[in-house]
Amino acid sequence: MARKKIALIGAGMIGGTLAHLAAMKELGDIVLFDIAEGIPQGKALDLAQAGPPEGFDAGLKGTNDYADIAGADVCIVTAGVPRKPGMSRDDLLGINLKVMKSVGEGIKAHAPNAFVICITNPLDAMVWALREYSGLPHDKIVGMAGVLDSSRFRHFLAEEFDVSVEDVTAFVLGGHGDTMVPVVEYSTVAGIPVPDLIKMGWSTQEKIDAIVQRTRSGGGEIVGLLKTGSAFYAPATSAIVMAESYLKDKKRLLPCAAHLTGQYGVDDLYVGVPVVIGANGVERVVEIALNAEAKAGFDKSVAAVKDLLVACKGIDGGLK
Ligand code: A3D
Repeated sequence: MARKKIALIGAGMIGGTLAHLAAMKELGDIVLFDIAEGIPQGKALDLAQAGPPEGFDAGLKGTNDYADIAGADVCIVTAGVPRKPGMSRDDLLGINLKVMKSVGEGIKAHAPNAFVICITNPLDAMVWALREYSGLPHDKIVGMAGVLDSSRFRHFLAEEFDVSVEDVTAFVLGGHGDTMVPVVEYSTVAGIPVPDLIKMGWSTQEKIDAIVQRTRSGGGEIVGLLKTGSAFYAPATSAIVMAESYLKDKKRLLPCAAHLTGQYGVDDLYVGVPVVIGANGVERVVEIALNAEAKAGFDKSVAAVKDLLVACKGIDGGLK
């Protein structure tokens, strides 16, 4: 059986980490694309030389030519600029919208059958724009944010409860911004919902509220520490989980920015909701009941995503 092909558009901090993870997991042959000359080639060569000691077999190629992504099964897009301290994700809108135009056209011309995962911020607007520019079916393009935001929530909850992260499940829904919605009632330790754990004396409402807030500003906390860019290990790991579910038809149920057509009362917008990812792409959008507080938070988050799209359309009259 021929190896799968994974194209990474953007060979920066997340792109390089994606290539490393994909190679270590032998998900397929990897092409690193970037407009910066030498960076994708240098990273590909360095990573290829990590193969012998680790024992992975994966082709690694760095390129500045979109023709090299031809026939990719998966494209993961990180091209653009990340945040610096003091910037919100939305401050990246103008510059990264132009990047999505060139990336979308590149994918449309060379890898129109790929499953595409967008990571570039501001996420919910960029995945929408990338879909518009590439013209791919909506169920073949998703945004990565919910898996990362949920991982942050899971990490903090595991620390609070002093249990393995493996046993903590959590959902963070809505847009990938300050209005994201960590859903406490659907977060569990081995199936025991967090509200029950509070009743059992494992934590207090105040501590869980503080964890919810820390999750919402989890990306900013790392930007403040790094000072030169944003998080990359956990974002890359989260996107690889999504790629793997598609490539191996695992049908994992993951929170992703997916195209809604009426679910959750939202039409023609990409927002973070639980979806099933399998060999057909986004195979199912899962509509869960939200309590009044979570629904109000979700609606507020949707309104923030809509504002971003209005701003996008103002920048590029070409977008409908
Ligand atoms: P960085 O290390 O700067 O890498 C970005 C790469 O994109 C650089 O190598 C650039 O040369 C390249 N690039 C710029 N323009 C183009 C273009 N037109 N075509 C191809 N490549 C181009 O950033 P990073 O890897 O740390 O972050 C990448 C993106 O992910 C940023 O927009 C971040 O804000 C975003 N991000 C999103 C999340 C989410 O959870 C959604 C988390 C962390 C970062």
